[in-house]
Amino acid sequence: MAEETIFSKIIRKEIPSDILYQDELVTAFRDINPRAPSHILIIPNKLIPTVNDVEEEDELALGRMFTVARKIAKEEGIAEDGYRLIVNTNSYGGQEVYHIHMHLLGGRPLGPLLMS
Ligand code: DGP
Repeated sequence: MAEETIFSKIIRKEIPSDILYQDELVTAFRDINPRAPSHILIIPNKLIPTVNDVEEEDELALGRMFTVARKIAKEEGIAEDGYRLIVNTNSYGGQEVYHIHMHLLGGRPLGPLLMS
């Protein structure tokens, strides 16, 4: 059984966060340390630590993350200019919180994918 992270508390609303969307499968909230004018995290409500732990039964929630990304990008007014979706995995991928999350970044030109 994987260890819960701070994101489980955000899903259960046990700690404050700026939640933009929540349903039975996913939750979306603003990143506490925004790297762009719009920086939102979209996560499955089920604790899946990394992409390496994804199973076929998770496909509905993982697909929902994309439809929620589309919806939020439109609401944020960044859909036309464009945005970036990122899922970091393990240490080389820069993952800090071990509960899968999709970063939705936009609102400015983001430049090349890899800065370093
Ligand atoms: P990553 O490096 O991909 O694991 O990104 C983790 C992100 O999670 C990072 O951009 C900051 C964000 N984050 C960490 N703790 C909190 C929190 O308590 N609340 C919110 N809203 N975001 C958090």
